[in-house]
Amino acid sequence: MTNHWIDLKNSDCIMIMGSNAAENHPMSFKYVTQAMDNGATLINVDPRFTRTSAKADLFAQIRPGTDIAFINGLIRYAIENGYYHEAYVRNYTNALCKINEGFDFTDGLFTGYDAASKSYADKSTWQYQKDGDNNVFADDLDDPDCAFQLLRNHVSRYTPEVVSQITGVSESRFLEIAEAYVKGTYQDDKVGTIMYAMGWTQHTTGVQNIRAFSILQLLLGNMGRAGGGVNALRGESNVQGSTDHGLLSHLLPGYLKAPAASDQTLADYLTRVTPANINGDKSVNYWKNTKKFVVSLLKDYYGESATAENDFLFNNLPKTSGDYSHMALFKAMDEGIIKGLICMGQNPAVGGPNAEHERSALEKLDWLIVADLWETETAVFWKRDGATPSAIKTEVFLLPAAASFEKEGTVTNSGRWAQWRYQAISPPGNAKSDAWMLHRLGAMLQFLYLFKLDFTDPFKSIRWDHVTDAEGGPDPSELAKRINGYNLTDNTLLSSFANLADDGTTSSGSWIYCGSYTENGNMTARRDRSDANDESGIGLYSNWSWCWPVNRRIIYNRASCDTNGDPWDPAKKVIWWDGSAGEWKGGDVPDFVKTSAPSAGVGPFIMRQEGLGRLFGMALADGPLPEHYEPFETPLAHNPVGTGQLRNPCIKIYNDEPGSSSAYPYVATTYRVSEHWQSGSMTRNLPWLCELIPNVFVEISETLAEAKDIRTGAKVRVVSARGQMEAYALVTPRIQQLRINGGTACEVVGIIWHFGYQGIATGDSGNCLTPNVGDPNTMIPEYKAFLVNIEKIIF
Ligand SMILES: Nc1nc2c(c(=O)[nH]1)N[C@H]1C(S)=C(S)[C@@H](COP(=O)(O)OP(=O)(O)OC[C@H]3O[C@@H](n4cnc5c(=O)[nH]c(N)nc54)[C@H](O)[C@@H]3O)O[C@H]1N2
Ligand SMILES: Nc1nc2c(c(=O)[nH]1)N[C@H]1C(S)=C(S)[C@@H](COP(=O)(O)OP(=O)(O)OC[C@H]3O[C@@H](n4cnc5c(=O)[nH]c(N)nc54)[C@H](O)[C@@H]3O)O[C@H]1N2
Ligand SMILES: [Mo]
Repeated sequence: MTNHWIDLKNSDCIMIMGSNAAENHPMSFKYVTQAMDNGATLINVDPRFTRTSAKADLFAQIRPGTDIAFINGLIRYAIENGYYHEAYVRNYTNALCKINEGFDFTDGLFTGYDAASKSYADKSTWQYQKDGDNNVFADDLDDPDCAFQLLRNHVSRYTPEVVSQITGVSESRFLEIAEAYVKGTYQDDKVGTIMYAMGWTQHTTGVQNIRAFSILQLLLGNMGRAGGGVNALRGESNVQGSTDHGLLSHLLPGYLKAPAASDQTLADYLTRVTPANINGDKSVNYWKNTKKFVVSLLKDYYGESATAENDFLFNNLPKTSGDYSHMALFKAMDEGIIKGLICMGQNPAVGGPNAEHERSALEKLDWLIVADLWETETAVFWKRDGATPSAIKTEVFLLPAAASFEKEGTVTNSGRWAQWRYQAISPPGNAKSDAWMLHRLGAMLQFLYLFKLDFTDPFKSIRWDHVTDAEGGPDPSELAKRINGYNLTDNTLLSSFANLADDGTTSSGSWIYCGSYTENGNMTARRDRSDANDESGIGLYSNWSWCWPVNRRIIYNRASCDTNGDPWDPAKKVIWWDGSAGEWKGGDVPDFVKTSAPSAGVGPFIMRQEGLGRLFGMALADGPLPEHYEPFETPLAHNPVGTGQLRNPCIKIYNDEPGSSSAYPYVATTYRVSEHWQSGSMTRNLPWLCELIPNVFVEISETLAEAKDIRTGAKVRVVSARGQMEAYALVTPRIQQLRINGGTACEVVGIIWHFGYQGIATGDSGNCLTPNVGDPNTMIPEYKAFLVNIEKIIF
């Protein structure tokens, strides 16, 4: 989230699109409800009518995988009607920046596409026009080369009629929503926000869904303000913390890029990852601090062994040369390239795309370690129907893990708040915390490498000298202090990443957490609800726990004020410039140097080199502007937006062929229910939750039920090009037949994926059906739009 949970209460118009917040993030609704009590409008766009929809003022049922068309339609509506925040757009976005004259978009492709590699190999035409080091700015928004006009031109095709043809949402409903979200907030100078989750991300166009809405938020002047922002509702408890701390394969802690095989030295790495200044002397280019962050990280990893002379042991870091995302790893297991897997707190035999493919890939492993609370489907993949245990050579180790309340440490929520939790009870039996397991494993490996093997350096030099707690695992407070970081000259805890140095005199396990555990104590354990500086009562709660970066609760908060530093909305002040004091004041930590006067002209989007929010982007794999492409599997033979590109031209296909719409005529999507959690290990082992939802079900419309002669409670078989599942039918008006593409009927089948062959309640996972294809930026699987057929099982 750029903002945070409590801030939702400040919104005037809340769009929930691509999430079912009422059921999957119920606490969020406390603040959504508060906003509505204050007069906010709630809009929900989903392929099904959910409990979120039931609370909404406006609901639209959308065909899965078509959100970009809808949002591009909203962008077009904002621009063509002049409902955009002009001062914000001119000063805080790259609207006026001129883009390279060679840039073009023809027949569904942007310039620079390379068909052989299915990628935009050459992005040179997506860059700013330059005069020396400086960007070239247009005199006005009507310059044909400026980002604003390129965006306007690009979205001009997304008329309400075209939006309706693609999405199945009627023109009138689309316009009602456009009026409420765009015109309504524009005219009354109100603030709108977006709450999204997996309904947007799990697509081959997942990242561009979010990008499209970010563009809309910039146009409406909603970024940086109370009640605004772009808000991702994160899923698993502490999934935010896990990505913060580098659990993604392409990142080091603190969202630093992972070293690549081509980086021979730290200098090579820094040159590759640090963007060039793109606006001459005025360039903010925050990333020029990268060396401080990386050297401090290496000092945390390697301690005194890391010196300037040995490049701080940069070359001990693992380096990447390919795709290490979930589907790529399972492909490598299937091909026998990866021989062993440590599966810690994950159950891919149920949750992975094309789950049967993942289960059979596990059969190829030499060894598998599962650390879990339960004996999961993954741990007993060799017992599943259709497997031949005697033919499977994989040696499986099951390690009992301690649950969250049986250990101590921080959990970071979606709003970036790291909150310390205490241990409630000791783990049962031999169960141990994951940290205990990893600490032992690391110590054993270090021991082996130290004495038994030749390849000693990388392992010998790792600082694996954890202080241990009563249970023999690493002491959580010591880990938290290491993550925060030290001034190594006097061994004091640092108070901010502003104090990090690039000469080896500081350490920090994650620069964005610098300030979370200081000489003043454990900031994440703070539980003080008073907040004297929050003059408008927007609920910043700056003394409650700690939030990265530097306890800043609303990111890009400079944009909450006009160019003079006065809040756009004096009733919901975040920060403001106090000319007499010569500094920024307010409840939140300003997003740049506190004494930097508005006249200095620093752009509010400090993580971009030019300091501007990008209407036209340069960073994504699949284009600088969002474009509607059909999902990998689609009922349509042509892209209704009229280009020759049916699917995302950069789509990641791992090992599946698309099923045809004649064999699989219905659009399927998958989702969660309140009563179960994910792969179900944590809920299908609890009798009281199994009683609430004991069986797998699929939801279909009344029209499809009639056509297929299926009644509620009938046993059905759902089939895709990958496999099949059995379920009970639930016939419901909550899903309606859609009309798309000139009147073609489109039926949507709704499927849950919480079930498997272990536990008290068992059944087939929706992932028996899902494809092994993904978004080209994140490689997230397309769980939310694919094709199926459905038949009644006749006994
Ligand atoms: N009770 C419960 N709560 C959970 C979880 C759980 O398993 N159980 N899981 C947690 C986790 S890890 C996560 S990531 C979150 C996920 O939270 P959500 O993203 O809210 O979860 P889903 O139910 O998968 O999908 C949300 C909605 O997206 C809709 N949808 C499907 N396709 C599309 C589409 O193309 N466009 C649009 N606009 N909507 C679409 C679905 O109909 C569904 O209502 O929930 C977390 N909370
Ligand atoms: N079709 C379809 N598939 C999906 C999705 C979808 O929307 N549709 N959503 C995807 C999403 S967003 C997610 S997050 C994944 C989730 O996929 P998984 O992460 O595989 O699902 P979980 O059931 O949450 O698995 C977590 C496991 O960790 C165990 N566990 C809990 N606490 C601890 C602990 O402290 N230590 C250890 N070692 N283990 C612990 C639990 O018992 C459980 O078995 O599924 C994905 N799969
Ligand atoms: Mo998730």
